[in-house]
Amino acid sequence: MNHSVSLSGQIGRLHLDPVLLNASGPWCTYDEELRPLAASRAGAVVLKSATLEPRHGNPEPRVSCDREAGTSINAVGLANLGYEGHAEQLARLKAEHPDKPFVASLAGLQPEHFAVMARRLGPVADALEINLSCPNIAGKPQLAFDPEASRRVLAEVRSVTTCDLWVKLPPFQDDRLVEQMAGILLETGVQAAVCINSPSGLDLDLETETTAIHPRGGMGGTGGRDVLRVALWNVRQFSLCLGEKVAVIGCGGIESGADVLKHVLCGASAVQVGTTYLMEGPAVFARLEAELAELLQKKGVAQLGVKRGALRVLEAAPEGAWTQNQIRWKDGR
Ligand code: RRO
Repeated sequence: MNHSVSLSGQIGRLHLDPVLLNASGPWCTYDEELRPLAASRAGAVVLKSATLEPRHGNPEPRVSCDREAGTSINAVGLANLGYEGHAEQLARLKAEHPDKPFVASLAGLQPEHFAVMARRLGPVADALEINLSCPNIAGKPQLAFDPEASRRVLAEVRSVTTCDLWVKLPPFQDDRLVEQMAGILLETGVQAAVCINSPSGLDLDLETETTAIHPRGGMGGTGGRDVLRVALWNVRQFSLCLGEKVAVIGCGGIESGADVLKHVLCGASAVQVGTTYLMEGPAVFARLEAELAELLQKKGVAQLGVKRGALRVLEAAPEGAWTQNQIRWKDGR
């Protein structure tokens, strides 16, 4: 480990060191998955989204990974222990890892379920991630696409717990809708926006001409390499709208230390890793930490935080130099 570079940061009351976390979803439901994660270099542990009752989720195969393409697709359907099960699990794991922050994730199937779960989990978790963006529940629109319902849920949750609140958002594609949601986050006093949950997508096998997963007609939430630029757009837009009052946690397409730095330059205070954690397991956090520290050292930077939001917009060429649709080729040819 490179001790000359600091990769720590602060989100609300939580000190994260390093600011590299798992994304809720892969390998974070059962004690046997969470124990090695808690023992890893992850700066905090995020649990699978909980519902009021335990759920088996959708029929399998419901997760597919393509190592070569660096992508995943899932339609897990909120398989989890139920919020009571996760509350008991948190107490067990926190006793074993008193110095590791634990974040419980909540996904109400009805809007009123969020506050019920927050009341129980708030006192035992270090932060609550409010999942307004599960893409895989048949017949249930994502709450985050209903601004008034989102405002009500967040205000209600805020009123029942003093715990730090993070809000897991879907990918937005429109500036005005980002502004509207950012206004709701500022108004309801949450500590962080997590950008982004899985964009809806479809993967298939050309040889067999079948979908990569079974549930929901083969459609689900996509993750990995494809998602990086969509995530960066959301991180940048939300961090510009939220300013210093609400932190942004970047999530999407992180495979390397360089990808972490991209999220941070766009405004992320911390990042979550989903597909690459799914593929590599808990050892991914030590790898990303080493790569990021080496990259920063090469740049002569001692503290990751100085790069937060430091992205500069490319300057326009002088008007006289404009040609027709001149293209910049990244390979320089
Ligand atoms: O369980 C899932 O199918 C799931 C959830 Br709750 C989520 O928030 N995001 C995702 O890609 N899958």
